[in-house]
Amino acid sequence: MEVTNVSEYQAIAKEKLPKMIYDYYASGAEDQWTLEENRNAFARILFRPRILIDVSKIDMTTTILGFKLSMPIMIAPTAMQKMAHPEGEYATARAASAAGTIMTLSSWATSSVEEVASTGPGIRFFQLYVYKDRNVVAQLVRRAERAGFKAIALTVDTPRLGRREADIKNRFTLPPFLTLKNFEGLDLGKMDEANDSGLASYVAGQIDRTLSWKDVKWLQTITTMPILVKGVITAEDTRLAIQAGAAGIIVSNHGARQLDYVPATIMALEEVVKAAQGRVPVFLDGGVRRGTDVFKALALGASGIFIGRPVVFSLAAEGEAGVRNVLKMLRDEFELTMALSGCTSLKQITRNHIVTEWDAPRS
Ligand code: FMN
Repeated sequence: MEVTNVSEYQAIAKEKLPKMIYDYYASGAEDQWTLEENRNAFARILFRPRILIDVSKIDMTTTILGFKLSMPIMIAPTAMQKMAHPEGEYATARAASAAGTIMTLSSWATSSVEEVASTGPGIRFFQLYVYKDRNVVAQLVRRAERAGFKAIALTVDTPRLGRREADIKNRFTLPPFLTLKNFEGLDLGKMDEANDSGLASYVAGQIDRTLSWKDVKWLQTITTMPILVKGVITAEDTRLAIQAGAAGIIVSNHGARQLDYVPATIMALEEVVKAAQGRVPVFLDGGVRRGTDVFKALALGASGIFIGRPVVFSLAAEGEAGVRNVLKMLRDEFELTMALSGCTSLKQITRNHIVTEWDAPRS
């Protein structure tokens, strides 16, 4: 059956993948309230389309950190993509390049920074988890820089792993035929079997819980790459991130996999945008599945969005072709949304093109 929207890939992935792997990709933390909310909250935003505007030409191009992109739709870091498909991160990298957009590679990728770079040209960001051993971190950042990665997305919402009950039940661990390729040769490349979640044990053993704002400054001393702080959902932390030298903010709740009962990212976005005061670009990830979602995020002040699960689900279903199709469907839907709202370029998308449930009534 023909896939006609991004969400349809989830059911296909569920059928194709072993339960342990599907559950790892799909699930959120604890009650998964935030997981549902990330999607549901988009339905609390409606359009105020403008009519009788010449929409025969639509320009979706944008510039992000100085890089020209075909559209404001980018790929978030998702770990261990070779569990979904043998080509894993290679396929994702090629699909992103072909679509003229950015792929963010996870620290916990099953392909190394060098391997992903060797797939060909492309604008790529590197997602960083900070390990207790700072030499490991410094080496990895330098390798990413040498391999041509353009920015660091520093994930700040994971001092410990959120309680993902499906992973605990399934005793989730990285299948033995795969490694976290960026750490190959070190003990850190493998994940032990555990009595609960192997990933939770790995994080508890390796990831630095003491990480603080001074480390954001430290990172800037070891790299010239701009640093995006990923996982900010409050005005307070937005101001601190900018003070610490962040080049951008990613409003993210880690796809609802960390602290449950945080708001949907689309509901936290405006607070962050206001606090940023235009000093740095603000991005969003979490629950984006439609072109209308992309438009809503931009209308609330985001400079672009990232998608997570749609990439792993489409990889599982169809490999590189699946990821290409996800990017194409979102692009086509976003273009149509712009046309039907009367916007021909991204800068024409304004707060007046939407109304949210939390807005005061218009007089
Ligand atoms: N975020 C990270 O910063 N690093 C990771 O390694 C990482 N791995 C993820 C693995 C999976 C299977 C999923 C679903 C998310 C992961 N995330 C990771 C979070 C994503 O970068 C992103 O914030 C989230 O998936 C966006 O929500 P969405 O899946 O609803 O699009």
